[in-house]
Parts: sequence; C-alpha cells; structure tokens
Amino acid sequence: MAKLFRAAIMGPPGSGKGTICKRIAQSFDLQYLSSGHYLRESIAANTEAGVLVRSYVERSMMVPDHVMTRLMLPRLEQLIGQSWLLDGFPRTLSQARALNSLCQLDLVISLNIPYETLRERLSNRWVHAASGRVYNMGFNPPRVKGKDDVTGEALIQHDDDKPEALLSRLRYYKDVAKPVMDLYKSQGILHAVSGTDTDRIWPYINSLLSAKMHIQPSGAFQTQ
Ligand code: G5P
Repeated sequence: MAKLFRAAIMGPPGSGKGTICKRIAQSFDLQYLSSGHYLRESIAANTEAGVLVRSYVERSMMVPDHVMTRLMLPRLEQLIGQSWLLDGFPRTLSQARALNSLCQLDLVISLNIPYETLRERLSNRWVHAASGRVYNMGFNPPRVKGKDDVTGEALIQHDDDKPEALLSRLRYYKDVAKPVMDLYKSQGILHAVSGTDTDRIWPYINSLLSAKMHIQPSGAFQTQ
C-alpha cells in the first residue's frame, strides 16, 4: 500500500513558498494547504474569527498560535490517510508542537533567500485583493498592466511590502523560525535550500522530492 508523505515549506515573506508549493503540488500530486490562503478565506467570510485575523494580517503581524492551530489542524485531520504539503504552517515552535501531536512530517524544506532578493521581489509584487492572486512585474506579470488576469479588476500593492516594514518582518521571521528549524533539524527532516531564483531552486527541490518518494505510474507515491 502507498505510504503517506507529509511535507512543509518554510521561508520568509517573498521567499517563493507559494510559487514552489504550487509546482510541487502539481508535479507530485500532493494536497496543498496554504495558511495564508485559509486566513484570507476566513477574512473574506467576515466571521468573528475572520475579523480578528484581519486585524493581524493587515498589520503584517503573526496571527496568534491558538487561532492558527484552530484553523489548520481540523483541515489536516480531515486529510487522514492522504499525503499533503503545508505552506506557511507551522511558523512558531508552539505551532510545530501542535502539529507534531497530530502527525510526524517526513520532510521540511527551508528556503534561504538573500534579503536583497526578497526586497526586490516584494517591491515588485502586486496582488488582486479579493482573490489573493499574486503577480510580480518581472517574474509573472499580469497580461494587462495593473489588472487581474481573471477579473480585470485593479491590482494593489501591500504597505508591508515597503522596505522599512519588510526589514522588521524578516527579522521577526528569523527569530521565530529558528527554534522551529532546530526542532526539525533534530528530527533529521530539515533541508535548507539557498538561491536567488525559483527556477534555479526548483530542479533541486524536484530531485529532493523524487528521491524521498517513489512515484507509481498511477500517480500514487511511496516514501523510500
Ligand atoms: P502568507 O500568504 O503565507 P508570507 O508573507 O509568508 O504570506 P508571501 O509574502 O506570500 O509569504 P511567499 O509565498 O514565500 O511569500 O512567496 P511567493 O508569493 O511565492 O513569491 C513572492 C513574490 O516573488 C511573488 O510576486 C512571486 O511571483 C515572486 N517570485 C517568486 N519566485 C521568483 C523568482 O525567482 N524571481 C522573481 N523575480 N520573482 C519571484 O501569509 C500572509 C500573512 O498571514 C499570516 C501572517 O500575518 C502573514 O504575513 N500568517 C501567519 N501568522 C501566524 N502563523 C502562521 N502559520 C501564519 N501563516 C500566515
């Protein structure tokens, strides 16, 4: 019977987690769960939890651990018996411990991208506010400048993608991520990947995952 494979991607804002996760999910047929996506979904639903979440996300602050675990763990519980890939969760030691109590990860990829690259990418990032679709004026520009490809609505730029805000976000990310990475290092499942281009990092990640999984002709896969 195919063994389950569970992985997570960690990395600072703008490191390309979302871009790489979409490629992994497509190439390896994994269920893909993005914490940012679920947060935006709860904001759009305008529930009590969504209003609380909005107050953090709008200020580029980390959403409290108990809110995050309540958002993510039930979704993972529904995927018992399936393989999946997490983007943006866990981000803190408390979230990692909560996840550990539910299941053990097989692989954690940490994206190590230089600050200058992050700054340049995020200052070129434009988003479609309603859907969360992300564009980059150099890497993946919209078909029509300033407009969302699907709806044609105007794209916006986040205030927190400005250099001053970005520097403090990155410092904060480093502080909270370190103990999480130490935990996964001690479990022998952490792989750090460094580089400046997603297209150059991708072949390495592709080989790493191929080495960890054995893809069957049907599209099912096994851990080695
Ligand atoms: P998110 O949505 O998880 P972030 O801030 O962690 O947001 P972000 O900024 O969306 O992550 P990313 O997913 O790492 O970045 O990167 P991406 O979107 O794929 O790529 C960034 C840009 O670079 C895009 O424009 C892309 O096209 C471009 N790009 C990619 N590769 C290349 C390349 O090779 N070259 C070039 N030139 N461009 C490239 O979370 C949102 C908020 O929710 C909260 C936090 O407040 C967070 O800020 N949150 C949590 N809070 C607490 N705990 C958690 N677990 C939380 N998860 C989310």
